[in-house]
Amino acid sequence: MAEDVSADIGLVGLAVMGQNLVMNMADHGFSVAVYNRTTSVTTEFLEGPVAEMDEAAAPITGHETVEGMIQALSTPRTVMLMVKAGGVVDAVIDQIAPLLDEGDVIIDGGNSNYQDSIRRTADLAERGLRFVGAGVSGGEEGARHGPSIMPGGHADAWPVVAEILQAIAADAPDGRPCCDWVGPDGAGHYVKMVHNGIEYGDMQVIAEAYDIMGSMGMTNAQMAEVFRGWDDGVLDSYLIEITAKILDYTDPETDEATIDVILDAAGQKGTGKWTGIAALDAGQPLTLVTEAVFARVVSALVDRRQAAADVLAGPQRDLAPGAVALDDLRDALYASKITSYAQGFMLLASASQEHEWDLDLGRIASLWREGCIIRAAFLDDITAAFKEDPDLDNLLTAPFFTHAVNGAEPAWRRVVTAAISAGIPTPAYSSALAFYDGIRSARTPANMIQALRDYFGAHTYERVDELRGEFFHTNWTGEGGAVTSGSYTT
Ligand code: NBP
Repeated sequence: MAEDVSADIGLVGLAVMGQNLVMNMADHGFSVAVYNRTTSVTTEFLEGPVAEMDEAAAPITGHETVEGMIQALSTPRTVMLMVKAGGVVDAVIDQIAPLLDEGDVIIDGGNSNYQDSIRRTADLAERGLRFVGAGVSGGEEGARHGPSIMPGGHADAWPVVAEILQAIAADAPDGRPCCDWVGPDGAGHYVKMVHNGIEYGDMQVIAEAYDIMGSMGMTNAQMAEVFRGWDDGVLDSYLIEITAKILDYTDPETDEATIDVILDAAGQKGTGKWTGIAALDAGQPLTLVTEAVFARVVSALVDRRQAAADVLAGPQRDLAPGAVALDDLRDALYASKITSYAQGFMLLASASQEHEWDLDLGRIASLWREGCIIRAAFLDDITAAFKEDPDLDNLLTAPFFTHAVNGAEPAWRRVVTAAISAGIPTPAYSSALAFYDGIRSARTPANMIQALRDYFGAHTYERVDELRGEFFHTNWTGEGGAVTSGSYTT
């Protein structure tokens, strides 16, 4: 393989993300030493894509052993891992860490669970090494031309890795890199996890609009036109843009619309589920994202759906052409999306407090402005809202978003009503609207929940005519005593 140089960074894992990040680094003048477990992958990478790169790019050297790669690095050494998330990351760290010196840096750029990153930061710090858990978003294209990068971990590592990570990241329209230090230990991977959860929600709100338009008999071409129009307005975003392209795509071999031959069973790799679990653990109402995960689960139950379709009664998606106004649909999508982000930022704020991460929520929104899958113009409005009020605890109450959802609310309600009447499930629009109505309810029926809990389990309740924090119990049946429950929960 190629001769040794004093490389700026080492990278382990030459699958799709690793290869593209390496070429991106070299394009930006950083020399890279690479290693992949399967050596033939390294050889093919060097002889193929690397050989075709611009001669001005910095050198990329391949190594057959981890030791060889480490020896090729300038100090303090920085090694980035782009391997499969999970146990593989620990296995590779165990291979590399003994070869490094105090102060060297390991960056894990995979989709790792934030709890693993908390553990790895602490474990490696004990061994004198600085660990960075960096969420990288943008897929293959982003990795090659500028992803959004969310690094967190050992704070002393940031000065070492900032230059290279910010150089390869996408630039936002204001010129700032879509990469900045997010916070300690698992903060980077937590933010990436919430990003991915929000991505689940963004796709579900698009899928519901597609479903309603299809139920009104619109053709793929007509729907593509609508999405293209939306991409010019408040919904301007990468996912809306590619939805139009997907609807226009015809399979050259069969001459069929590709979207029509794709099975309606959604896959998932787990980051949406992690986000939902994190929300439940934190007691935060991340309803839209979690419904989006469940919608994928329901879609995957293909046989059970088809069996139930034969026996369960209900309207058969009988929406007349034009029954739902397209402007109403746009407003329902927009209001649901705003609600989803409001929920996502509530979760981030809660994690920031729990873990003492001091997350800058406005800056986080700006990291997603370019390079990543959820990039969208309205992230600028979120950044502006947090800049105006860094302690904002509900994005829906920021003046810009209050105005937007208040304007969209009647249309949103009309769309959900029409969908329910026609038997079209809209879990994202409906759950977001239920949250919207819940959060603006000065009074909820939770007094009944408390009464029931107290009746069957002596769980006690607070009273409207007493101070908060004082708890009361009623002997509802005349048979129970005055003993109340302290720990039993249902
Ligand atoms: P994969 O997640 O498919 O991982 C493949 C890489 O892991 C290969 O280089 C493979 O080496 C290496 N590897 C495995 Br598998 N087991 C190993 C072991 N025991 N020791 C050493 N290396 C091992 O690659 P990817 O799709 O490029 O993703 C990399 C990371 O980035 C993942 O965490 C992923 O979740 C994340 N991510 C992916 C995307 C995307 O769009 N694909 C986007 C954002 C983030 P081999 O060649 O020898 O098998």
